[in-house]
Amino acid sequence: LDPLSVLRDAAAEFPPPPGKKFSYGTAGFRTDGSLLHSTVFRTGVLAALRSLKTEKVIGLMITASHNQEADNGIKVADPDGGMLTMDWEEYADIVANAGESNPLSKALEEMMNREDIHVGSSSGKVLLARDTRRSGPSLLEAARKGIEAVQGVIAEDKGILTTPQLHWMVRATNKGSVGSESDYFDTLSRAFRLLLDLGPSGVSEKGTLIVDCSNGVGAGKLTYLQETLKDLDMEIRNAGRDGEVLNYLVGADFVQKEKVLPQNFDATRDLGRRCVSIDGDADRLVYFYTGQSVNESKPVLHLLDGDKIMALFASFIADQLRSIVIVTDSAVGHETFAPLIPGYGAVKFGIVQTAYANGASTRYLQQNLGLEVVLTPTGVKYLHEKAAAYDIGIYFEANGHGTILFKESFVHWLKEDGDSLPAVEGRMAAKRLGAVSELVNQAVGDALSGILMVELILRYQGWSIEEWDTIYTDLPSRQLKVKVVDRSVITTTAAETRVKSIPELQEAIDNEVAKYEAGRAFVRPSGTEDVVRVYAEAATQELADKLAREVGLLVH
Ligand code: NG1
Ligand code: ZN
Repeated sequence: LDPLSVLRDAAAEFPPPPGKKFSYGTAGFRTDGSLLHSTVFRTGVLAALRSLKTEKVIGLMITASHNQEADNGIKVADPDGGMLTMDWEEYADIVANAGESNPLSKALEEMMNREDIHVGSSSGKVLLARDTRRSGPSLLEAARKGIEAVQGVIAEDKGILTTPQLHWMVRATNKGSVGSESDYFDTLSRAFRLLLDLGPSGVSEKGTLIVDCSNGVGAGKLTYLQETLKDLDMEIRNAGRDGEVLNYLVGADFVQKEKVLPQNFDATRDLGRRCVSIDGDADRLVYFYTGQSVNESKPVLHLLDGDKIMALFASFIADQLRSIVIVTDSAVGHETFAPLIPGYGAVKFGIVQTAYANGASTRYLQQNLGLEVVLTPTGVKYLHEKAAAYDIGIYFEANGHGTILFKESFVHWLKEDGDSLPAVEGRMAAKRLGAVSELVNQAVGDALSGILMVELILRYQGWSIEEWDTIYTDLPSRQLKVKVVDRSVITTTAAETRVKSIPELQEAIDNEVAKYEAGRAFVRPSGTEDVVRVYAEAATQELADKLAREVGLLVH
């Protein structure tokens, strides 16, 4: 049978919605769930071809993360568990949009020729999973049909998972492990317990952690984790068990962007309690608490966003490295943290942020911890790539997506040579870092492992959430969205901090920013919504609001 005619016949069941153009953005394909069947089928085909090309297992996740319940989406996970390689994003667009002028079978044939893929001559596998959305099951079926329309490739349905679980499984499977869900939980639990054992004795957690699960997939998974661990006291809220709507007035994206409490949290009743919000597919987390503020009578929300989570992680990792290595002051006059391991060499430890990182966090990381900080454009693929260049690289977006990456050669050193370090503190620290590399998802940001990591560090430090919050004070900031006719007329440079395409606009922004104490502002076209985003920081909230407003007017 001719593979292309098989594909053509299978595709006939999923005609594309007329007049709709799809684009594989930083979050894959995303739109109203009812419009996605053709795109999901075709992405199934693409993933199957990617599996044949790489001769590895590929992942397909059906989710629209923090978007409204009616939306859905699909994302491809590459063999290392990371995002689909950027040079295939173009194929994704071509395949999703193929139609009358460029028929699907012709588009696929061209692509297979270009990539030298021969259907039928080898085998492949794609792992499939979905979140809890209503449109999930039928989209999963469409994806399965797409995968299996490619001769020799099988689809393995992993059921309902968090996005990071699926990415983790793809990575683990390709590294030769079982890569099952229970394997995932075992790995996290084992590492968590080991880190508890290696920590200071006599510390316990400061009260129950309250988790806002965004009425999504994370609720069930966290409940399972809690039962397995027994060592983590959590109260699960917004589990979506009584028909509450996914992501509606709940979840990490809502709390971080709106800076208000999610549903079923009460400023007075929950006063001072340690809370965390995750998003609909559990790949983001932000902590928060309510506390009395000095000049206001009612309690206010204190947000500990991705930046502050990263700062906590960074200081913990730096502490461990300090116990293992010789720290040299490399540059005269700078307090640069330059760890060196005899026999391994300089340990490259770096931090990756985007322009949305609060300026106070960048200053803390650079000046208080002496760390190297680099900025990349928005989008996990850019952050991940930069962080992967270090022996230990931490990346986080302010919205709560991030992780800690360890270079394999460094993990190997920790496990093989860490035990021969002269001091007991050094040996302990090497063990701790090895365990962190297991606890923290090496594929993508993961709210579950993120929570475990935060909870551990707080216990190590003996800190309450308020004490953690004081490591630095956020500069007041404001984010706005501006609707424009065509957002693509704005292009940016310098990690999206400066407008390139319209010099007069950048000049006007510069002039405005110069009027504000501690002012900083930038604009960029969103990659996921039809808007231009405005970000501003200034010395007070009123001034940050004003700066954002004024810059927003310049964009109109
Ligand atoms: P856009 O819409 O390009 O700003 C948003 C988030 C990103 C990332 C993507 C999803 C902000 C300001 N932007 O991108 O950080 O999470 O969605 O991949 O939060
Ligand atoms: Zn998400």
